[in-house]
Amino acid sequence: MTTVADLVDLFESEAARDRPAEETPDVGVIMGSDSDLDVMAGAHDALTDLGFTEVTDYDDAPSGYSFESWVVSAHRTPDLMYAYAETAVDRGLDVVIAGAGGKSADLPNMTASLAYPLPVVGVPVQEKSVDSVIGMPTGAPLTAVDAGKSYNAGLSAAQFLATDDPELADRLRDLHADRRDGVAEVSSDLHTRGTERFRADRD
Ligand code: RP5
Repeated sequence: MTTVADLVDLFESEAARDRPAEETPDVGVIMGSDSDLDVMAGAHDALTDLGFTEVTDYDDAPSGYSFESWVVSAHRTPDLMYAYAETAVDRGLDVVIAGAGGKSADLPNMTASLAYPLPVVGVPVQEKSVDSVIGMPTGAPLTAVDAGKSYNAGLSAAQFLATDDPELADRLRDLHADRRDGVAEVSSDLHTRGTERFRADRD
């Protein structure tokens, strides 16, 4: 059985290994509970749409951009949250996406404070989490997306990386163009089929 202490040790030993940048994940995706995963899966989808690969074994690094996923609970495993955030830079992460639900969704802003100045993109997993995620006092900011908009969090994380990489910026532009083309396609489809047929075919 894996314990919290095992994970703390893993993050600390990875930080001490000083692996070259191409062998470490670029983006960390963390969430307060696996019950957040259905909402947080948007970050995975955006990153994979952009060609990122998920790292599931630190000793088997994929080529190109990559990300990792973990459950880190601010209220049940504060020691794990500290270890994750405090080792994030040394483990090679460039951006962290942090999502949590509940009225007191502390994981994103605590991670932003502990990992500062690493950029953190906060995802309020529920509508009632918005205030606690965006309400960071002056000094250790985080970027936040709207409730449930984890796909945007994935895009934001890639935007941070793309400031330094024209090829990734092109991938972001292409994805944007695809979504634009999608509107033209559905618009034409609705118009030519008519509302009744369009709705029946869609359902
Ligand atoms: C938060 O409490 C988590 O982010 C989750 O949204 C919520 C409920 O957690 P579980 O009871 O599913 O573990 O910390």
